[in-house]
Amino acid sequence: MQIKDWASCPTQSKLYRELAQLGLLENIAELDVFGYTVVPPEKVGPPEFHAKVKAAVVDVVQRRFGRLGNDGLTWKDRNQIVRMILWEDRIFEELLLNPAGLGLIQHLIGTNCILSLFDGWVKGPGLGRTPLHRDNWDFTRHASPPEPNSANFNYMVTDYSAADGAITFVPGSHKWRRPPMPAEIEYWADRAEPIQAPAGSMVVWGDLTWHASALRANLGERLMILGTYSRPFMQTQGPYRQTVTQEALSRNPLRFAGLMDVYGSFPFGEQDFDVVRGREAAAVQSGLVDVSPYHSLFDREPAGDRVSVRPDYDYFAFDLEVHTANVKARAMGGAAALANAERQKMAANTAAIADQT
Ligand SMILES: O=C(O)CCC(=O)C(=O)O
Repeated sequence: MQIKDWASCPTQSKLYRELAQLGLLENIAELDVFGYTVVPPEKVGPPEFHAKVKAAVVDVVQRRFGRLGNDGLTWKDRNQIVRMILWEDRIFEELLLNPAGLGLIQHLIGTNCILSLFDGWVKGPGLGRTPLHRDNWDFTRHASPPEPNSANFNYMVTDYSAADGAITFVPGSHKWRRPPMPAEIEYWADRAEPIQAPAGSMVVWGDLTWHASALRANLGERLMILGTYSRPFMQTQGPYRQTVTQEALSRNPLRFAGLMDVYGSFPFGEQDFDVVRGREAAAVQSGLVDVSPYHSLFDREPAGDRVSVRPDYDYFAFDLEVHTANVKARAMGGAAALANAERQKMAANTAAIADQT
């Protein structure tokens, strides 16, 4: 059938066409039926890309934890998450925006999702393993909604097989909509399905799918990069909004600023919604998926000065004039008018300060 820009699902139809272009429609089916899918290296990137990612992650691990020895036993019995590696090498920014990974994740949790976590992972032979769990951390409800709130990719820096200590999955478990019980954690430890895939592959899943990892029998290290993205109303696990720089925002495409959540409205201070910033945000990201602009997975045009880091708000500041202008402008209909009123006020303030000096 012809996929048009239907008003009822404007962003998802654009995304679908791009996923078709990438040859990833079967992956959508696997996500929906089994709860996880694997993308082969050639659909993730060219060999030079894979080589750069590997060099960068090995570098981070060695800088933080010391050199990897030649005997393959440096990480014996250890399973270590290497936190917040995003700013350690530019190649990680490319991985974060990888069309295959980001595209499938957006299929699961919306084209306006934000970045929650970007970590490395190193595991050695022996007893290190990850117990069965799912990544939905909402323990306030007994049953989960049918759609995931967050989604992950694991980029395999090294080959994955059972003997390599691969990630394992319980196929179909995403339909159960609950976390595993202690007896199930034990039952599935050696029964879950290991991923068998060469280095450079990416496994993608939503937060409802149960997963764990196998013990590593082979010598050497299993290396991986984990990206978690979440719906934009959620608290992120890593502080990307707080740590992203203007340079990083400017050198990346518009979608990157959305992933960094620099335009998320919350928290408000006494002054309420930042109308001026809201205007800048409109080109990048909205919390409402159907009105959020769609950014092509292939867009690499640097955003330049169209984006900016979140201002350092004084949450106790309240200006009655700005408030009144905002209310009036809202009544007149629209953010553009609001922004105009705000700008006039700022211009007047600047002129007043200039007069005094
Ligand atoms: O490979 C592993 O050890 C588990 C990975 C995992 O749990 C995750 O990425 O959420």
